[in-house]
Parts: sequence; structure tokens; C-alpha cells
Amino acid sequence: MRSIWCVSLLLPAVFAGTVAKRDWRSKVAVQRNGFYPLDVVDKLEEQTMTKVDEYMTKKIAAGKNNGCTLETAGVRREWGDMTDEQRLDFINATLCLMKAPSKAPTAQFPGARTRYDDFMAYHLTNAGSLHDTIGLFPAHKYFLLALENALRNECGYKGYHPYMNYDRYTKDPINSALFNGNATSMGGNGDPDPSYTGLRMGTGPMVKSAGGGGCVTKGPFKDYRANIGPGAPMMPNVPKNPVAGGYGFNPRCMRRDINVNVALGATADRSYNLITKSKDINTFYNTLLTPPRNASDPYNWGVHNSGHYISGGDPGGDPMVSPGDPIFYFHHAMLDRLWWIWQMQDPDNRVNAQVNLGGRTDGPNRKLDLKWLTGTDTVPVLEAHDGLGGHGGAFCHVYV
Ligand SMILES: *[C@@H]1O[C@H](CO)[C@@H](O)[C@H](O)[C@H]1NC(C)=O
Ligand SMILES: *[C@@H]1O[C@H](CO)[C@@H](O)[C@H](O)[C@H]1NC(C)=O
Ligand SMILES: *[C@@H]1O[C@H](CO)[C@@H](O)[C@H](O)[C@H]1NC(C)=O
Ligand SMILES: [Cu+2]
Repeated sequence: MRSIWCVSLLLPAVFAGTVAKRDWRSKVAVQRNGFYPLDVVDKLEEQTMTKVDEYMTKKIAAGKNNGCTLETAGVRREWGDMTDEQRLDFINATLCLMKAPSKAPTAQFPGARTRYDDFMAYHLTNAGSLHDTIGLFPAHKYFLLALENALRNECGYKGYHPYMNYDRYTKDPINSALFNGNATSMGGNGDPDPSYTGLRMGTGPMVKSAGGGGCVTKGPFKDYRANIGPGAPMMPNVPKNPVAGGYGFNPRCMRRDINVNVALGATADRSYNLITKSKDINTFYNTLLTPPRNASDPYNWGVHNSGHYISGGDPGGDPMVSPGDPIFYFHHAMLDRLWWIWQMQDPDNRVNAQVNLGGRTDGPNRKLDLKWLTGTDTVPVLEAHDGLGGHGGAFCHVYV
């Protein structure tokens, strides 16, 4: 396969005695793989970076950036844009977290053995506040940051969390750099299992199995075992947990069914329309989760469902313990990216915009507490809306 990486280094923008205006490309190291042409969302993001740069300049002048600048921001990249070496570093740190001892309360989660289990345990017991209208975007932004910080602080990872640009996996996901099962992929497809016939996303129609559904036996995570759950089993072939609620010890392989017919609900044009046609956060949220039914569109799942269930299976396709498949975080990084691009079209009005459906009034006062994932720190919810300086600068990331 042809792969051309273009890396723009942080060159001082001084040419032949004239000082050029420093544009965002001199502040953020862009790294692209020529194998993937930019899609409409990538192009929109590049255009948006000029606005982001202006917004940050104002924020710095006002002393509100908490030390976060475009130069210091962590850069989250698409998996396919990362070099094999960068991918290996990430995989290695993930494997380390899958072995590191659990810090979750043992009495509550007798089955949790590893730090990876801890993230499932939190998701399993806090699914309500993680997924309601107030929580979905900021709480998952924080959850992803907690995982990224665990990889960096507990497992020596030097990079930032990758994301998956869904569109790159809408043609041939099984043979992609993310899922082909080689040493620098995030694991392969599940082996064929005829007992797995397909999945239902929400109240939508059944999506037939694409031929997988069994254990992942290729790639870096073939020996990985998820130990707690299932929480809301979506597959007939997953062993039951010995303890009610899924908290007991239930070591099992990771199962997947990588399904192009699911991925096709998250093409770039859909993400682009979601960002550009949603004039307020409620519309953005509703369209992301459940777009208006369209009988002539066979892939009308909504971008969020598609991203979740591209690989499906267990624990990834189980809404309660989905963080047990590392692909969960790739998906939520992409969602965070889409939300961020949407915010940055009009940052003054959109960064603090909260979904307000059903007349909730507790919005701005909520504190996010990730307990055993992050220790005693809590984050006021609006601080987790701000990816460039929020919570004293703890949130400081860009997506390229
Ligand atoms: C992989 O991670 C371990 C820590 O779990 C570290 O000791 C080792 O050096 C890493 N290997 C590579 C190739 O980065
Ligand atoms: C794995 O496959 C991807 C996609 O073809 C490729 O970019 C990568 O270099 C391969 N890695 C290894 C270790 O062969
Ligand atoms: C419904 O889906 C069809 C086929 O994808 C598409 O051409 C059409 O624009 C969609 N209609 C609406 C209202 O989005
Ligand atoms: Cu979630």
C-alpha cells in the first residue's frame, strides 16, 4: 500500500527579513497520510482552524486560556495518519493498561482486575449521567481524557489519543489500517460465529451480521480479556456474569462483527450536514442520535449509532460496558471532534451551549466525578465543554 506522510514541522515563520503572519499551521504539527484524501469534514476542519486561532488569540489576550495555546495543545490524530511506530506506542500503552491492577472498589466490583476494567465499571454504573442530555458530550470528553491521562501517566505513553474518522471505514473496514488484524491495527474482526445473526440499534430495523461475531483472534488484543459485564448483552454467545448487574469476574475474549452496513451511516457527508445544518445544540444532539426517519435511506442509523456499532460485539456493542473495546475511545474522540468543529463555527455562542431537552434546570451546576478513574478531582460541567483551556487547562487538545 502506498503511504505518504507529510509532516509540517514547526518552522519559525520568518522569511528573508519579513515577518509573515503566523498561521495555525505554524502552531499545530499536521501529519497526513497521502493514502487518504481529505474528506469534506477534514476540509471544514482545516478552514475552521483559522477561526480557532483567532479565538485562542482573543482568549490569551483576555488571560482566560489557563496556559493552553495551539502550540501546547495535545494533537489527536486519525489512526491512519499515524506512523506504524506511533501506532505501536499507543498499542503498547493500551496493553499495559489492560494489565495494570484495578483501582475500583473491590467490594462493589469483585470482577474488576485491571485498569481497563475500571473504565468499564464506571460506565456500567454511571450510564445515566454519562448519556443524558447534559452529560453526553462533556462527560465523554472527560472520560476520554481520563483514559488518555491513564495511558500517559500510568503507562508511559507520550502521544495523544487517536480518533477514527468514520468515513475512512465506510468502504472496506475489515481490511483497513484500524481493523485488518496486523501488528499495528487495533485488532481484527471477530471469527465467524453463526449464532450471531445481527444487531438492532435502538428501535431501528435489524442490521444483519457481516459474518463475524466471534472472538478476535488476530492482532495485538487477541489475548485481552474483559473481566466484568456484560451489562446489556446484545449477543447470544456472551457468557453470563456470575453476579447480578455484571460486576463479577467473567473473563472473556473480545468479540466483534465489523460491519460495513453500519459504517455507511457515518459517511463524511452525513457528519458534514450534521455540523453545518444544526443551528443549535439541541438539533445537533438530536440529529446525531436519531436523525429524522427516511424510508429511502437504508443507512439512516445516525452518526452516533454507526460509530458505536461499526465493530459491535462484546464488550464494544454492549451499551453498558462498551469502553472495554479500545475502539470505544476512537469513536468518542471522533464524536468529540465533531462537537468541537460544531462549537468552533461560533465559539462565543457555542462553547457553553448545553442540550436542553425536557426542561432540565440542573445543567450548569452539575459536577463530573469520575471517581476511581481520576481520584478526588471533580469538573464543573461547563469546564468540560472547553477543549482548549477548560478546568485549569486540563482540557487542551486539537484534532487534525
Ligand atoms: C511497552 O510498554 C512497557 C510498559 O508496559 C515498556 O516497558 C516498554 O518499553 C514498551 N515497549 C515499547 C516498544 O515501547
Ligand atoms: C498494517 O496494515 C496497514 C494498512 O495496510 C499498514 O499501513 C501498516 O503498515 C501495516 N503494519 C504492519 C506492521 O505491517
Ligand atoms: C433520504 O435518503 C435519500 C437516499 O439516501 C436521499 O437522497 C434524500 O435526500 C434523503 N431525504 C432527506 C429529507 O434527507
Ligand atoms: Cu458512553
